[in-house]
Amino acid sequence: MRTISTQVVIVGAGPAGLLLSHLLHLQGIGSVVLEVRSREYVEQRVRAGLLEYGTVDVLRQAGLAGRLDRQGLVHDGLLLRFDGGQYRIPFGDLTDWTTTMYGQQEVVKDLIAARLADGGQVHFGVPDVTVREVTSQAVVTCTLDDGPVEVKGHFLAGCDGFHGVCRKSVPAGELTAFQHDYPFAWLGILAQAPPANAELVYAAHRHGFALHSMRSPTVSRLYLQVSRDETLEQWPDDRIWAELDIRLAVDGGQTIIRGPITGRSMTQMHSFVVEPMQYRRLFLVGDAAHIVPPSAAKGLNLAVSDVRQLAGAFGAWYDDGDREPLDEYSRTCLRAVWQAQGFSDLMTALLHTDPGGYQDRLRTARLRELVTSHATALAFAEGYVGLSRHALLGGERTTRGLRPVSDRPVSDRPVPDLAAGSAQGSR
Ligand code: FAS
Ligand code: PHB
Repeated sequence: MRTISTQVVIVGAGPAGLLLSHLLHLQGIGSVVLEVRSREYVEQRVRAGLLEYGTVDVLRQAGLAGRLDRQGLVHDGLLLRFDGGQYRIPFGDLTDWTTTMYGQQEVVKDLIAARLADGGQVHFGVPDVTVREVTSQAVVTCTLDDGPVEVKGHFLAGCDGFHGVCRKSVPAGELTAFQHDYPFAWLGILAQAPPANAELVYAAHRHGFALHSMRSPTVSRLYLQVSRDETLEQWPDDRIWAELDIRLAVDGGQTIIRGPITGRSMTQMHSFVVEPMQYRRLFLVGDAAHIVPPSAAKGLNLAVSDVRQLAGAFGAWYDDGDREPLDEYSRTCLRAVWQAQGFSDLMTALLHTDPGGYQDRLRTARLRELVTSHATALAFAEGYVGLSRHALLGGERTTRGLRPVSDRPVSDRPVPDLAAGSAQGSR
């Protein structure tokens, strides 16, 4: 069996795996990315679209924001609709931070283009990645075009999402999983229709939640709260548009522009966190370690903040033999993960109907407070743009506080041995 040697083996070419490979490359650290799906599939997979300020800054500092800066839609506020009224949360004025609407598949396309342009090793269509060892080294086996191979490195980054093999390779009892299922799901559509509003519209209606989002000036992304057991077959186009009209109406007025539906999805709403996010030389990243309900669009942004931590920690290890950031990776990220879980749960409770009047009355009261109390709006805005999580990770509560991703010079000092905790061996 042929052996491929590298420094960091990465399973999964989603945003987490590709960005990690790129940030390592910027620090002169080698990696090999193994992805089960084809390049075409991962480049057209519709998922997230809202990028926090911190995420845009990581991509910009890594030289990956050319198309994002040209095509991304920058927002500094959002609209809330409930009780027939409409209110604006000016999160830009409140926090000095903006959000950007730019499809996750576009981020993935930009990342793949950059990796391949830099001669990065990204293997698509790899059907059988198997984790063999993560104790004294990281070893996986799989089949590439030219047959079975063994891929060896110092570390394994599990960036293979919720259904991946890396987390499942950890022996039972080593990790603790926390799970919460919400009693509803999201029906999502992509429509070839210009967004009716320049900003996102979140509607808390007695029929259920609705969201008017977008991917570009000609493509709308819309979501409806439905029950967990409903299927797409039960929602023909007319029914979807009719329900969106009802839930997004302001004083009964028509508020959305219809167009051909080009994509639809049903996403069960649940939260999942595994602790710790590390097992020996395996580091879990993004959806492989945690799932948030999509209400606050934190999934992709959390994956990027994990990658930022891990890329920095690998840099400290390879450059200075400093293992502390690696040892702190799980604890640091979990603080941010639970903060994002908390905010996603808050937004889910604030915007989704829960059968039974009492909860709905509370929800309306909390929405009223959000649009009347400056302090409540500020706290909400900080959570929405990702500033509170940034501050939690040691960042300043201002846009000036963001440190460069990799400002350390590439050096070729020897690679320290994780077990021995002292410097030996070559890069
Ligand atoms: P990803 O799941 O993106 O990437 C993991 C990669 O690993 C995939 O390419 C997968 O093919 C690969 N992989 C899996 N098993 C493997 C194996 N055995 N071998 C090799 N490769 C393997 N967030 C929002 O904000 N808005 C949304 O509308 C939204 N919609 C979503 C819809 C769905 C169905 C899902 C699952 C998530 C959605 N999210 C959304 C959250 C989403 O943005 C995730 O948080 C984000 O994709 C996480 O990125 P990664 O951690 O890289 O995981
Ligand atoms: C999306 O466009 O996918 C999106 C935007 C904002 C959210 C959730 C999802 O809060």
